[in-house]
Amino acid sequence: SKIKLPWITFVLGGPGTGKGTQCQRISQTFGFTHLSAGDLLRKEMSSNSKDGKMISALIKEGNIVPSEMTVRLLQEAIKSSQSCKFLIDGFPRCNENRVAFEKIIGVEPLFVLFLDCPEDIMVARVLGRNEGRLDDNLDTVKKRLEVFSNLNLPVINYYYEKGKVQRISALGTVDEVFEKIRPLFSSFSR
Ligand code: UP5
Ligand code: MG
Repeated sequence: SKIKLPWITFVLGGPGTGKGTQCQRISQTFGFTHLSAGDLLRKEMSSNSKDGKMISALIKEGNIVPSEMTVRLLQEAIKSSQSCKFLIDGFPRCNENRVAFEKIIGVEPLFVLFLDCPEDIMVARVLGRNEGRLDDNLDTVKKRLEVFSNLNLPVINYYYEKGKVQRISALGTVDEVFEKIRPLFSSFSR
């Protein structure tokens, strides 16, 4: 029998650009399963284990959680799902994350959706969210922006050089942004 490799799209962009919001729309419309690395880590964090304490300390500072932990959570989620189409939201966040994913999961993304947004808009969206996230305060947002440009942009550049990046402006309403994203996915179905 043929083994189907999962289809994977990485959805990247700075804090508050709308990754989670757009992934929800894409999954509703195109049947992709949405895996938010941040949500998986926050769930693990609330488990109150030793790992949980480490995760919350790193998230509070806007730093990146060790690759093995995030990749393990993503691997478990992919394995336990019936789906074969995944949106991976907010991962890989650094080249080390990317290499660990390649090594363990062994699947290249179809493409990378990069939500691009000016920093002042990102800050306003994060601070306006008000969901009680421990990293949604001005100090941590500044750190998240710094980590994004120092460590995540190099991952986007890596895929850009491979011709795999679809850059979409995150400006405009949720509907307007989704209408720009829609054509990227309408060609993929199975
Ligand atoms: N909003 C959305 N779209 C809008 C629009 N077009 N117009 C107006 N408002 C819009 O949106 C943010 C807010 O803006 C919401 O209120 C929304 O309604 C509004 P959202 O869709 O939540 O944006 P998103 O890009 O998902 O923002 P988020 O804050 O989740 O991004 P981050 O990348 O900062 O957070 P994430 O959860 O991915 O990671 C958090 C932390 O976890 C990281 O800093 C890191 O410490 C850790 N982490 C890792 O270590 N490794 C990982 O692999 C992943 C996370
Ligand atoms: Mg999010």
